[in-house]
This record gives sequence, structure tokens and C-alpha cells, in this order.
Amino acid sequence: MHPCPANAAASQTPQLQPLQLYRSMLRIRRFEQELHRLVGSGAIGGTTHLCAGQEAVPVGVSALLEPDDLVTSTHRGHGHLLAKGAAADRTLAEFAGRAAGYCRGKGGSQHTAVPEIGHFGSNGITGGGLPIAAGLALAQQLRGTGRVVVAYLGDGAAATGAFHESLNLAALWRLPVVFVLENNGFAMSTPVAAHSACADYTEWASRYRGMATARCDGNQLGAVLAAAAPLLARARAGEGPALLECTTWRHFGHSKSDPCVYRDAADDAAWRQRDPLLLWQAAAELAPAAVAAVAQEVEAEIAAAVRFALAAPPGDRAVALADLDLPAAEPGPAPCRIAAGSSTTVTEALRETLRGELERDPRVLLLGEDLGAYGGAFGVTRGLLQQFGPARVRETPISENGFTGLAVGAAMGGLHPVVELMFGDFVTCCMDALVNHAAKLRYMYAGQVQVPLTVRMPIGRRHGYGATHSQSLEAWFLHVPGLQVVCPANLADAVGLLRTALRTAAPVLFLEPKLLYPARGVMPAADHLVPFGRARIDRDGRDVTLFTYGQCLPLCQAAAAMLAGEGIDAGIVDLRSLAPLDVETCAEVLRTTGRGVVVHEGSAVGGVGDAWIGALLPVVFGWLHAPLCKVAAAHTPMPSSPQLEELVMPDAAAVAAMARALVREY
Ligand SMILES: Cc1ncc(C[n+]2csc(CCOP(=O)(O)OP(=O)(O)O)c2C)c(N)n1
Repeated sequence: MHPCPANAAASQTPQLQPLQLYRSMLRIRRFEQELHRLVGSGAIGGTTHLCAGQEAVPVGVSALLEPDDLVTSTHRGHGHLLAKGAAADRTLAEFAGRAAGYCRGKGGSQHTAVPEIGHFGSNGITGGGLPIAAGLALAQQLRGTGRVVVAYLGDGAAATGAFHESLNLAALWRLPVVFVLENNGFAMSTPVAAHSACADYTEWASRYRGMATARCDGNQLGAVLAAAAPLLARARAGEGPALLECTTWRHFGHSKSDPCVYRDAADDAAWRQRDPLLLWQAAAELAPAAVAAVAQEVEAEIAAAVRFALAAPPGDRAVALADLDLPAAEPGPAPCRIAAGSSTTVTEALRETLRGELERDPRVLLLGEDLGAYGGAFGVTRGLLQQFGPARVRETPISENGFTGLAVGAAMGGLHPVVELMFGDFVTCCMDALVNHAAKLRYMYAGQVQVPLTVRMPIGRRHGYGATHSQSLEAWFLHVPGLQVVCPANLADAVGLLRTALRTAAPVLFLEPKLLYPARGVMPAADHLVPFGRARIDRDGRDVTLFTYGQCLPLCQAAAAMLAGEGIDAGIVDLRSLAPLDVETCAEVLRTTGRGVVVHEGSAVGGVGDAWIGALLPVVFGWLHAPLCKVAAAHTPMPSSPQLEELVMPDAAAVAAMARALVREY
């Protein structure tokens, strides 16, 4: 018999009894075989990535977990779900797109989560779940829950930046996470030797300081148990993260359409000889009669699951549109060292708002590069590390995708992280974390999780920072359901919008116009909140209205002053909230003036202005005296020279010219 250190505990712990372990593996095997049949016949649509052949890994690992330990999973995650305790019927219903599924049919095979059993989601982005797992582990560590997180991945995922960023962060912060790498020899059709420049994954991972590693035969359940147990115990004891590599083999193709032509038939046959169920049957010396009885039980469970899933109805329109509403912001005052009514700068006001929320709410923590001695790129966080310590003001490596993804996981794990991107331009490096994860997880997982995450990002020009440090990329995010995008243009809104972001259980991109940092204003009350989706009328006007946000507000004010000198009465609306957009207030104002110009620093092509016009036109068309127009940056990268920068940016004269033309020509 293969030595199984878990056998000592087997008599007391039901999930470690050899027959139960066999049963768990058989349950996954039969589930996958039935799913293969149903997908093949067209009874279930969508894509599926079956894990038959790899059952010993999740069964071995899950057998060592407590019920409230957490796992994150991959596209090939059915076994991870079932082994953690998901019911076969609701799992199959999910994959069949039925409302009775765990995610009401919105997640499907690649995006199912069952947080009530500690399963925080399979993931359709290769490697995408790894930073999230690190963040869930950070939440366990900070909340002192004593739980561990298991992050499954395939060999292909080990080539992603997300993998290395996650291992680095986990090692730096000694997070209670065990990365379980199911090495089945291929990433889709690409063999390991062609996609990973390492001798073995344990050798790679061991280079991260404090990362324990082990490698085992992933088809031998006893070997998985033996290798995983000490790594999980170590992580649970706070001794740091680990990587466990399990070599294994999938029986089916990569996905339903894969005939597996790239695999050697002899290899396949040899691996099938080493079927984990057969190996365990022999190793654990299971009696044939007991195996037959278990098989009968499993057969009945899977047959019932198929009947349940196929009979269940799909969700309706309400299901399709649910889980996107914006939760209300918590009202109430926060401690504030700057007295309401006194004059200060936006930088200081932002810092005091962060300080107040850190003091008020133990779930809040800051993450970003150089937040401590440097105070963040623009000095906003100066002094906060000294006050709150490195656990809550966390200086990160230069790993935007890693630490933003980690923040998503920490948010799901019950914290409210505030990420600072040094420059908004670097959002390109964490698009996956924001667009594929922060924005969607609540929806995909049908409201079972929330992602209270604030991402602060300095945007716009500051005279000479050049093409990669001056952009205004916010328009991209208006296209992503699930993200809130807000941008203050004065001190009171900077405080009110940031405080609202920190009190709202949803992902918020908080844009900080760079030119606004040194601006002065009056500190608002300690309970001042600015609700999202409400524009602010900055100036009433009869003839034409300028719609803007952020650092274009001053130039609109200058343009309005110029126009006033010519007898043109121009109003100004500060949008403040780009997503959700306050269509109602904008429409109301346009009902009066019938002429509107939208002004912003982002490129004129596909920018906020186009989105704004698209949203308003169907509502206000009948009231317009003139077409809605925009004044925005030229469609060029930002040149470094301040003189050239002026030439591609909108200015007050251009805004005034456009408004004048609308008034005079229409
Ligand atoms: C970022 C990303 N790139 C590509 C894909 C398409 N894709 C899905 S699974 C997969 C292979 C992943 O291989 P591996 O991590 O070894 O897992 P396995 O399929 O072997 O379980 C690929 C290329 C994806 N989903 N996400």
C-alpha cells in the first residue's frame, strides 16, 4: 500500500476515510463523464473544461481543509468545486445555465463560486485567480481568522505575470496561501517544455523567499495528502505560503471541441493505466463490495443531479439584470483633524479623508507603491504609514496587476482596500484585475460576493510629464458594467466623493486630476458625502451649457467669463460622476439652453464626450437648438514639451469659440 500519512487520522476524520476519499473522486469522475455526454448531445451549451483524470488533487487537498478554509479555482475547476462540498445538482444546474444554479446561470462552468462553502470562484482568465487568492489570504491574515487559502492553477498559468506577482506578494507578506499547481503537461496544446523555462515549478517557486515547495505524483491520492498536509499546516501556523506541484493528466481534451491530436497515444495510454481511482483502490485496499456500493450511491446522486439540472428553468430578465445596482453609502461622520470651514489644499483634504476612514473603519487599508516615506507619488498618504503601521498602509512592489488583483481578493474577503496607482496611466497594467474581476465578480457570482474597492488614480496633464504619465483614460471604464468612475473638480467634492467611495461596497475608480492637488478650498463637514450619479451645477446660464469634469472645470469657467463679456450667458455643469452619469440633470439643463458643449482632456475620439453625447441625445434631441458638440484633446499621445502639450490640449479659447459658434450659428 502507498504510504498515506493521513491514515493515522482516518478513523476520526470522515473526509479522510479511504472509502470516502474514493467516493469523492468517483463523484467527480461520474459528474464529468455525464457533463461530457450532455455537452456532446447539445443538452448543455457553452464551454466546459473537464478534469476527469485529475481528481486526486482536489480530493486530497480538500480532505485536509477545514470547512471554512477558502479555495480559488480555474477554468478546469469542477473537481475543485465538488471536492470542496458543492452539491452536484446545483453545480450542474449552473453549468446548464439554470436559475437554480449557484450563480443563477450567470457564471457557468468557468465562473462559479460558492462562498458559503469557502469556494471563491473559478476563473476564466488563466492566472487571474492567483492575485485574488493572495488577497483573500491577506484578509484572513489581517482578520486573524486562522483560515488558509488554496489557489489552484494549471501549468500554463505559471507563465503569467499574475503568477509571479502573486508568489512575490505572498512571500513578501507571508500570506497563508498554498498554490496548488496541477501540472497536466499541457497548456491547451502547448507542452510544458515549450511554455515554461524552468526545470520544475518547485525550483522556480522556491526562489521566492520563505516559499515552501513540494512536488508529488498528483495521480496518487496518498502522495497528494502527504505532500499537501505539511504545507497547509505551515500556512495555517502563519509560517508562510507554499507551492505544491502535482503531476497529473486530463482524460478529455482541453475543452469540448478538442480532439487532442497533439498528445502522444502511448503517453495517454500509460497515464490512463495510472488512473487515480484505480491507484487509490489498490493503495487503500478497498474491498470490491464497498467500492460497488459507493458506485451505486454516486450513480444515484449524479442521475438525480442531471434530472434536476435539465428540469430547472433558466433565469428571467430580472436575473440577467440583477447584481449591478449600487449599494448605498454608509452615512455618518469620520474623525477629521482639519476643522470644517477652514482653508486647506486638496492634497491635505484627501489625506485627511483617508485618515478619517482608516480611523473609523478597521476594514480600510491602503495599498500602493511608495506610500510611506515618499507619501505616494503626489504626497497624499504622507504620514499615514507612521500612524497606522505597515499592515494597513501597505507599500507594494511595482506589481500593478498583482496588488490590484490582490485588493480585489481582499475586498471579497471582507476588507475595503484603497489602491493608489502612482499614475493613472499604469491602469493599463492592471486592466485584468479591474475589468475582468473587480467589475464582474459580484455579477458573475450572482451577488454572493461584494467587491468594496477604491482605486485612486492621478489623471491628466501636469506640464511636461509626457505620453505615459499624462493620460486621461477614464472613458475606457465607462464601457465596463460594474465599475463606478468619479472625478472631483474642487476640494469639497474630492472629500465627498472619496468618502462615498470608501463607504460603498462596490468597485470605484476615483480619478485625481493632477493639477487639482495644490488647489485650495474649504474643508467640508466631517459627514460630507457626495452621492454618485449626481452632477453639480457650477454656474447657471441661459444660452449654452458647458459640461465638464476634473481639471477642465477652470478652463470652462474662464471660457464662460470670456463669453459673458460678449453677452453670451454660458452655464457650467460639473459632471463629477462619469459612471453612473447624471443624465437627468444634464437633460434638465439642456431643456433650458438647448445648446451643449462637453469638454475634457482625454482624446476626442471615443472619449467621455462621445459617451455623454450618446447618452443624452436620445433624451434631449427634441429640445436642442444646435448639435451637441465636444472640445477635447487632439487624438495624439501627449507630447513631453510643455509648449507642445498646450497645442494638443483643449483651452478656454477653444471652448469659448465652440460655445459662441453654437449660439451665433443656431
Ligand atoms: C489570459 C488567458 N489567456 C488565454 C486563455 C485561453 N485558455 C484557457 S485555458 C488555457 C490553457 C491553460 O492551461 P493550464 O493553465 O495549464 O491549465 P489546464 O487547461 O491545463 O488545466 C488557455 C490558453 C485564457 N482563458 N486566459
